[in-house]
Amino acid sequence: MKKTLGVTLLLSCAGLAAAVAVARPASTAGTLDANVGPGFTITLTQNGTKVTHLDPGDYTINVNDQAAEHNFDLTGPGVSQATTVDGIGMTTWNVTFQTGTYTYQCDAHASLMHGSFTVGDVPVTTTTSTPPLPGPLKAHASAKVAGRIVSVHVTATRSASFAVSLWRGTARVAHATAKGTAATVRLKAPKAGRYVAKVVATAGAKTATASAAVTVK
Ligand SMILES: [Cu+2]
Repeated sequence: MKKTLGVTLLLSCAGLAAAVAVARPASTAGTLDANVGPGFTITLTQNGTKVTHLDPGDYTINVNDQAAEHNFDLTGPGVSQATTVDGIGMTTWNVTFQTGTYTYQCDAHASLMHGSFTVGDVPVTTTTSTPPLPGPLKAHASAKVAGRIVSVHVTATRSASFAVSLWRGTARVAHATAKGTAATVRLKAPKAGRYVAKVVATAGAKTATASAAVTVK
């Protein structure tokens, strides 16, 4: 009686192991789905999840190119595979991924349709970018007259505070301020004569000057 039970248990265990093997085929871990189209979408997934990182090894990629205007192009260490832009349909690639970064894209729309993932322990490269130094500050002024109103248009090579003044000889007769990379300020001339609009643009610690002469009749 004891002996029979032991055999039954053994058989049950074998049956269970077989069932597990059927439910979870070993190849699933190495199977990926690449899809492109029908719209402007390109994806690489594993069991429905976007691939961002994989272990090195052999993989089967089921590629579904659904659009005659897109393709799926996969490149990285030891791998260079692509469907054609014109062609559509299913294809299967067998690839071996090594440690590194892999990228995929549609060659016809690479800026819109692309993705990447890493394989293995890719050293994280931190690029510390120093912000570009702002270029020199330069200002420009032009002036138009309509009656007694002098419209002074000022521009600067970067966003600045403008102090705009209207001078008649050595006398400052009007003043206004503005901000931005371009502005128009309207200053009133008290009487007819020759005037000079002076502009001081300030951005941070830098200043730039410009001027424009007008005649008010
Ligand atoms: Cu495309």
